[in-house]
Amino acid sequence: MMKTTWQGIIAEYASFFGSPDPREAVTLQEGGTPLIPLETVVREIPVPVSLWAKFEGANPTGSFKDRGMTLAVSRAVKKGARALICASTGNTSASAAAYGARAGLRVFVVIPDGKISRGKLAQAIVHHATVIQVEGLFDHALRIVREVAESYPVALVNSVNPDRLEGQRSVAFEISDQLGSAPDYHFLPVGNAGNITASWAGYKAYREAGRIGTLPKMTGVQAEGAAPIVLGHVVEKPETLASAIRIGNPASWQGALTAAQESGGSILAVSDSEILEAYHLLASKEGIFCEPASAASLAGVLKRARAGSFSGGERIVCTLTGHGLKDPDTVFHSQPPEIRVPARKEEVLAILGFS
Ligand code: AN7
Repeated sequence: MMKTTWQGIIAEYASFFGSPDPREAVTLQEGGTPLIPLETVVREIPVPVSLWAKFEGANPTGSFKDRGMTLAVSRAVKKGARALICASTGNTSASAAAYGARAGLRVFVVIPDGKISRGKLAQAIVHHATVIQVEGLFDHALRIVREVAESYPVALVNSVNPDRLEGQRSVAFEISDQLGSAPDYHFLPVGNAGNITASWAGYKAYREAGRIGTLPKMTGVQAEGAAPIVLGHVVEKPETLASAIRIGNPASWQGALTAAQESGGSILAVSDSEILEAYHLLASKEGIFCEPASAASLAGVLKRARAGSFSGGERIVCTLTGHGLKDPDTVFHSQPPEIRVPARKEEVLAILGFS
């Protein structure tokens, strides 16, 4: 019997999307990502809980952005768009570039100068997007593209475009299907706050459709140097090694607050060193390579666990939003000393400890 392959979120969850017809979708068969049990890392938590990672790095362009991009680009094409524009800390631009290329559209990406990781920049270039680096922050870039798209015929595919968030709801559908119910807690990194807003909307839509009975506590995690929602004010000069979430004035700020409040969850901040601890734990103990911003979700779980927030028995999911290969520089900044020897077996055996 032929095994049916995953068709992408628009086809797989067609009843949750009014349009487009799945046959007309611009898709790279995004979604259907693994929900991986973290059986080693869970031992860091002092009480017995269950912990999973939703590995969004397994999407076609290596991040969760593809879920929203398939819907946004499909609908833009239906409306006759010829060009796309976005501001980005890197992943949105990579995804827009790929889906735009697939749809035969021109793509313009506006990014903070020198502040996006090399892998993401490579993606925008290889898909032939026009890359415009602005001497400023993501927040400035977003303001510019919003104004441009208001007055000129280019479709805005940032998450201020509601089609993006509608598509990103699908991660909640998948997690619910994979677990057989909603988890008790869903942790995820927060930058522009679109993903937490969309994930919460997804769980609510799934409950309304009778597919799940309970909802998770949504817990958003910001980087300490870029934590406007936690601080309650705009951060003029956001700083964190997690460049994807280096955002000082999130577009979906209110959505994040609503998700946390309605669900009984919260928004917290973690330091860059806590992010790196989680990043290295995932890579070295679980075989999962995610980008630094993604590891903020696990860092948030560990921080809450150490503060005694869990009583035991909870089922916890953290979204790992993007693939580690996007940002190899973070690895090289912390690599062990190089080993270089003459090309002789004896030299290698000595290093193995067999001499
Ligand atoms: C890996 O690509 O904002 O809170 O322009 O790339 O929905 O913004 C990326 C954000 C988390 C935060 N993890 O999600 C962009 C961009 C990764 C990310 C976030 C981003 P939101």
